[in-house]
Amino acid sequence: MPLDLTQTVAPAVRATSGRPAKLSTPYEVWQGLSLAVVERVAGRWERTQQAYTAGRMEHYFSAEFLMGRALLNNLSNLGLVDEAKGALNAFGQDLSTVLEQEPDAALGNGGLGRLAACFLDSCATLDLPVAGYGILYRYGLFKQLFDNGFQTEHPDSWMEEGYPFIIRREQEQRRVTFADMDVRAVPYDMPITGYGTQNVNTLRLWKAEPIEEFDYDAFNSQRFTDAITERERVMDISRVLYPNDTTFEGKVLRVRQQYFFVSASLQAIVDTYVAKHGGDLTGFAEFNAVQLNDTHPVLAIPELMRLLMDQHGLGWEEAWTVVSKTFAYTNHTVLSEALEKWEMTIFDRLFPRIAEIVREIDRRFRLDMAERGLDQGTIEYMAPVSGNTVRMAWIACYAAYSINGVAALHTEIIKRETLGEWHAIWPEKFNNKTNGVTPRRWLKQCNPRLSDLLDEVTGSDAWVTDLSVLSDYADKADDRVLEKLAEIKTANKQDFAAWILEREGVEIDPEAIFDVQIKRLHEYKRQLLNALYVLDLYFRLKDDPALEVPKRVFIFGAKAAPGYYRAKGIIKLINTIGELVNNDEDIDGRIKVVFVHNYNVSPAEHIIPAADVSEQISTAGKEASGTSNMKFMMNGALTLGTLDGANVEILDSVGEENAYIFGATEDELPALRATYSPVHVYETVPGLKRVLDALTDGTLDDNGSGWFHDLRWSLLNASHEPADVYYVLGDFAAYRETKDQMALDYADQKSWQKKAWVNIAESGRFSSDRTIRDYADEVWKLEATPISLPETAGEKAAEAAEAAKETAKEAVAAVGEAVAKATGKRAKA
Ligand code: 26W
Repeated sequence: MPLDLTQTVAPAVRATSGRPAKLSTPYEVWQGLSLAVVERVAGRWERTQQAYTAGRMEHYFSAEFLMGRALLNNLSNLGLVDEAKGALNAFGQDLSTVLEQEPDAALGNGGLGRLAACFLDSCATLDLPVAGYGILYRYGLFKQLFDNGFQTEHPDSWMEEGYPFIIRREQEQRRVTFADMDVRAVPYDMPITGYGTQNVNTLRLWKAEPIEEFDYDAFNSQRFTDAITERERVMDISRVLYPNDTTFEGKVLRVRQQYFFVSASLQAIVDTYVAKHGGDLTGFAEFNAVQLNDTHPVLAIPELMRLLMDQHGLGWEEAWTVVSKTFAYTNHTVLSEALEKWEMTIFDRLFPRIAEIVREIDRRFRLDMAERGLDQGTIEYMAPVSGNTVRMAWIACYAAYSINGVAALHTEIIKRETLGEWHAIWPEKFNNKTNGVTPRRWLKQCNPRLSDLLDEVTGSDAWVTDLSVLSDYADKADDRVLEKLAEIKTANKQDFAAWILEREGVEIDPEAIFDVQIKRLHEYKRQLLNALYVLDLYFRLKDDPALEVPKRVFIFGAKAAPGYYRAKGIIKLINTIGELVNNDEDIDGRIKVVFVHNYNVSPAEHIIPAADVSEQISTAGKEASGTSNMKFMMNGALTLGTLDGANVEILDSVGEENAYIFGATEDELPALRATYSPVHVYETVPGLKRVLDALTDGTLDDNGSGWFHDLRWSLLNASHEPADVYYVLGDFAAYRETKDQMALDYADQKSWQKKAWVNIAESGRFSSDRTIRDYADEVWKLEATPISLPETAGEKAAEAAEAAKETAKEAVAAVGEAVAKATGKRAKA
């Protein structure tokens, strides 16, 4: 048995702080406890990796992993929460204070990055031999502050003070070659624990460093700044996460990032293959498959071609056969502005050999298609290279053996439209994998009260790893359970109100309906529609103070891409409406608006368990899936949404009477748009004129930015694009009617709680365990590989002795380090 945390934490804390655990800061305790957790899993981690590399593995390539916090997740997965509490209490520290010290690892923008994180959790929990590969960004997604209601961005230096959950693997470094620089790729591995299993999976994040520690020639010849500049140019590669989600920018640094991490990852994977199976790479795809998380890692396709041909002697055809059995591609968006297209000249400049391979893929593609009898127009449209443009999605579709969308509706749209030409030729490549979220983080950890109730109702905690068991109880909630559910929501809302008061300085009433929209700010997600509703409700109350309206709190959380001005205008608008509504004495707190700044994984864990209403109001056809919709559902919030993305499947699971659906559908929209006149809607839908005019008549002040004028204009008058492309005004009346009704229905608490219960009970389909099982069975062809526990008493004793020896060594090292620190003579690493 490994050592108890009660034995390992205090020395680890002392090693971190150089002081007794009792006198260490909560932040130092977080570091020490985290180190002790890593120490605790080290043995099984190693054993898991040995077991995995012996067989077939899946490699999940993603430019983003939005991991959030790690400590509670690991303690909870390992069943160590109480042990950790006790260990800290022994030296007078409190676990919940310590947990709040941890910075979020925000190495992602939004949905795609968080999905990757949920997938890793499920893969580990299911004992699946899967590893994640990405970039160790020094700066994660920017920190958001508000300055007079305007978003400002600030660097997120999340690991500047050290991060205990990643281990630098010096021996595993690889060299990545660009035409103008050679780069050292150093992997940092993060252990990914699963729930109730011995297996520990790996997330490997690559950091870019100069090959030479320092260019002494340049230094000695007085070109000191040149030497520094060169180093910085290399380190730029992994310096910062691009804060764009959905708009493509053809930045050279971004394509460098992409090539950097896929090249390093593939080199490591190929080397492992050679070590296990020898130098004949023709069997590579039997042991390895790669899932491409959107097109960001698609350079892996020509890079694997290069490795197979140039380093392992395969011919083109042989290499292509391997490549076309290796890669599977997931599409996450239908927005055309998001599709990655690079200039060929950039490829020529950065990696001429890759450019050459891409041209050859293109040449052969054109021949292949001509042989299949495709017309020149279609061939030109589908070709990987057209003029100076390389289309990453087309390379992916041509090379991949599997192409999937992330919700049923989304997959139908990509088959019909976005990737329609590809579907026509290779229908068998296409499949749907509806997204899911991990019930460990998004239910068990963030909502312990509800989690206890589920244990009680179902008689065990089996739901944590098989969420589908809950559906057996969908119609079995008696009055006592429903009352309990209401109490839990109220308690969560009280906690949340305290958290909001402290964090945002806004007082909210836990008795009010908490109506929440949290997601990246984008016009297609229609936060503007929500804002217009709030403003209209405000005017209705001003008109008639006696109006019977249930008390409401409208909660928003959203970051806008720094260059997306219209999105920033919407943030300013919501903050300005909040200012107006929250401080109006006539309103007297009957409606409140809260914008949670710097929305991230950890804030989501506070917000979601307290929500009554889940706003999922994208223009139909635009949201590929959505994943917060699933988190809300699991926590008993009711969906107010359009028939878009996974909302469609949520509705299918809970039934019409347990969700609030409104608005134009994806198949209705083309006909509606043909005759759509936003101005006519503005003039005829009662209330709408007043709301839109308030943007520009002085009621709301945008501090001279002109942004409110632009918003109104985008809805009514835009001329270089159709006005109101996202059908905000078209759906306004239906939205208002449904949302008003929903608020009235809330008064019947028993019936509301019944609906909430059905949502929780039917959420099993949206566990990422289900999604990952489907990928493993249908796409990856992967077997669970549970590692075995040390069996005999002898083995156990040996492991305990090993752990004890290590701890003793660590304690000695810790003392040494503490002494060195105290005397200020600490050797430079
Ligand atoms: C190149 C710029 C860029 C960056 C990120 C383009 C596109 C992206 C992502 C594909 C955007 C994204 O996160 N999409 C979201 O993926 C989620 C997980 O599948 C879905 O639930 C969301 O509906 C989808 O918007």
